[in-house]
Amino acid sequence: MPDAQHSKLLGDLFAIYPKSEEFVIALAGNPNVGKSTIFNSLTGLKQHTGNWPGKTVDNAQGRFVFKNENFLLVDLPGTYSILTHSMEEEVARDFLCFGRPDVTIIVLDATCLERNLNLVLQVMEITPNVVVCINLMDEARKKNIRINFSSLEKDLGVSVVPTTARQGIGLVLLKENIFQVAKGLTTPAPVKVNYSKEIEEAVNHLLPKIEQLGIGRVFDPRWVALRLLDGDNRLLEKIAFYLTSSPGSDFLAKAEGIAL
Ligand SMILES: Nc1nc2c(ncn2[C@@H]2O[C@H](COP(=O)(O)OP(=O)(O)OP(=O)(O)O)[C@@H](O)[C@H]2O)c(=O)[nH]1
Ligand SMILES: [Mg+2]
Repeated sequence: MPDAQHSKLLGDLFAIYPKSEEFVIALAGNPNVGKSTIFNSLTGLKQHTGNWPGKTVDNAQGRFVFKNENFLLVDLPGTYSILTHSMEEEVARDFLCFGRPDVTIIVLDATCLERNLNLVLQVMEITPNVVVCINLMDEARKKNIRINFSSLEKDLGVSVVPTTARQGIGLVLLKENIFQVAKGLTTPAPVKVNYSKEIEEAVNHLLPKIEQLGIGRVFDPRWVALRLLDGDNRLLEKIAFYLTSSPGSDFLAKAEGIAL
């Protein structure tokens, strides 16, 4: 649940306005997998739509209550990758990285899991608090595609929920899983991608320095190391901005003298 400072940041950067005692839930996934259908089913008429600040990309936020807990659901634009190529992808990426939602639901198309799982691995590097939702199960059934959910859960290390959102099937189970992760009743243990020896060595070289900077309180240190290796300057500048602009930050003082 965001504290007052984080809530202010969500308002300033993303025009997302959680009330007190409200969990923030992000809805991510490839384009056209049924995110907005799920969003509409869960939030009904309790929605507000506008634009992401400074962007011509739609921003939809809506509310629901489950087991006496309040949730603010944010419908993100469709994205294939966290390594962004479009304005939509940048909005989704920035919200997942800097909005730091309590839970991120990643919606997948059951008929093309392989392509969709790439995003799951990328998001799980940012945050462990993930629930995977496999939607369009009716289409998969028509195509005789069978999915072994328990094996997929074991492989990914997070909960996997089947849904047919257009018919409202599976949405209570989805809410139960969101509730479990938000309340800390389930602790997801996402599998991490192992990269080539060279990359892993470079990550291990960077990790102690990143930890010295105290970044681990805000971002996953391994994720920061991988982004440093990517060398995406736009993202690195945003990470630095985020770290230096939070009140009371001693990031710059710590950064003095540490050569990456
Ligand atoms: N057959 C079937 N169709 C679905 C299901 N869920 C959503 N759809 C349909 O899939 C299409 C895309 O759904 P959206 O909810 O707009 O998908 P989205 O992920 O929000 O799409 P973008 O915002 O463009 O990325 C719509 O025509 C939905 O009616 C489902 O479970 N089964
Ligand atoms: Mg949508």
